Amino acid sequence: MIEFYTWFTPNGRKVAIMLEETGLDYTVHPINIGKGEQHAPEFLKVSPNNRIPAIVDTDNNLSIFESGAILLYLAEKTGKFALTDPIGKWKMMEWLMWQMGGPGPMLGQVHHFTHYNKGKSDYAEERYLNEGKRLYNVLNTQLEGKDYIVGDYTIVDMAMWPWAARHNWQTIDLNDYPNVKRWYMTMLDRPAVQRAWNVPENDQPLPIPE
Ligand SMILES: N[C@@H](CCC(=O)N[C@@H](CS)C(=O)NCC(=O)O)C(=O)O
Repeated sequence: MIEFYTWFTPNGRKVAIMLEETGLDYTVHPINIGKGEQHAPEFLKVSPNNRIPAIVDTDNNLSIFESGAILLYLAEKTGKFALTDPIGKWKMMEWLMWQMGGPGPMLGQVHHFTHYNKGKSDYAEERYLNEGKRLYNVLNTQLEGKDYIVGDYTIVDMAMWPWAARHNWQTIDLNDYPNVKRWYMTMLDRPAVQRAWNVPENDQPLPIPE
């Protein structure tokens, strides 16, 4: 059984997709980050960085924070959604690290400056949006001739998709990145992705690009 500490944000939804895709038994513990619940001492024991997502695997009493680490752990536990051949494994790792170090934090800054605090810093809005656009271009190139980011459907797609789902907040038009849009729509069709969007329960509509 997986105890899942999360909120309906891009990093939380990465793990929700994996849990829904694998069919693992899990219990959701909503951590309302708008109300500061990520700072509660009880949560800190599971996630010392005060951020969601985090899990506890009650099979072995192991707690893990950081979405990339959680995805890798669940892929190894289930033997699903990972490339395991000697080359593929490292291609997957490379693109997962790219997501964790690039689109995750950079688009997070776009959300902060362009969506939540528009007008407070033109410099920061421009800097992070330009970097965001560069990263969308990198993804668009990687997806040329491929259904999924490293070929097969893996945790890399699960890590990236919830960030691409916030294209509206980012003022990104997916039509400027046709391979990304095609991939985005393929993912959107997956029932597990649709279910994960609502974990924990929320009233946000699934973002469907124009
Ligand atoms: N690198 C971390 C980032 C986690 C993260 O930033 N989570 C956000 C929600 S998407 C959070 O918990 N924010 C709470 C806060 O900023 O206090 C991961 O990928 O798990």
